Amino acid sequence: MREQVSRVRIIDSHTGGEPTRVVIAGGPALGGGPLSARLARFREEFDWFRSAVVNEPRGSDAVVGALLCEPEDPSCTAGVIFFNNVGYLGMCGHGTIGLLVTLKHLGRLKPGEHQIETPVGNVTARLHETGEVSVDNVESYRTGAGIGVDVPGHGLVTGDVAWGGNWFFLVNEHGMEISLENVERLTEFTWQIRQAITRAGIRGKNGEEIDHIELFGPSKIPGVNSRNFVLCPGKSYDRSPCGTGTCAKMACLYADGKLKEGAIWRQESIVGSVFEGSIKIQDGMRDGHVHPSIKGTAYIDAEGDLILDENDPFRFGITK
Ligand code: PYC
Repeated sequence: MREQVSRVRIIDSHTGGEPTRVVIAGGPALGGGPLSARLARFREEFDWFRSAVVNEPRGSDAVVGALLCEPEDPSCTAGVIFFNNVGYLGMCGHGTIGLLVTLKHLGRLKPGEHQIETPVGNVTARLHETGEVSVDNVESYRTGAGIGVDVPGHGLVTGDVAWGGNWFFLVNEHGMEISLENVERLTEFTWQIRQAITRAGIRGKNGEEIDHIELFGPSKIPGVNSRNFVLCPGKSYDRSPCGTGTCAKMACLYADGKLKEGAIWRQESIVGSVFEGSIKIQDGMRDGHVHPSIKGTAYIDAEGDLILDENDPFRFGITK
């Protein structure tokens, strides 16, 4: 199969600076069934495709890939599997915003509400007349508060563990400046935190690895609540405020009594882009769980074919 793929049709966009590359044709045939099962097949049999699409030389550590899939649920407009330089994402907020703007660009979707199938459940996304996109994400919640870990060279670091479609360790107190000039130090620090929490056996609800680390600091933009730095699983940082990370943050704020249903939380990224978030509490939800939404904007910045030349030794990407 690998040798037969020579062209992959893609559309690139960025959401608040974070790239999304949607594969619209030429992707692997994953069959039908739930997206979680198709993701398992993607991982086991077609991981070379993931690497070919997002890794260097034609991608970069920051690119998030989105394989457009036929949804199993007929009420959904599209199905999607997100992936990055090292693996797969359950959900991706900036990527869902990029996906809607891509589908609009293709003429496949009009302003209004759309169900999108993901491996971790359906999400509702809304394309506004303004071009902005809102995403009602999966139920989010905190599973651990004020957990201390010993981080070599930094001492005790305390954070919360929360689910927002991916697993996050969220740190408010860290003494670091959240600025682009400081990205290398922030990356090294959060990478150390990630290794420390893994060593300490701190995991998600069902034993999942906590593979996103999020630091918070003040924003200088009037009306914006906070600025963040988010370390993604493959050691790149999120240029956007991170949709799933903002949802995890709002779940923690709600659990601490600092965010009420319907109030707006504005989260700035390290590059200065902003997502607007809020939460809903619905009947029958477990105590402390929230239904979060985020709103942001994406722009199409390229479209074309990836070419996998059989003579190119790096056509399947450079892997570490
Ligand atoms: O926006 O949810 C997000 C996200 C996850 C990883 C990169 N962006």
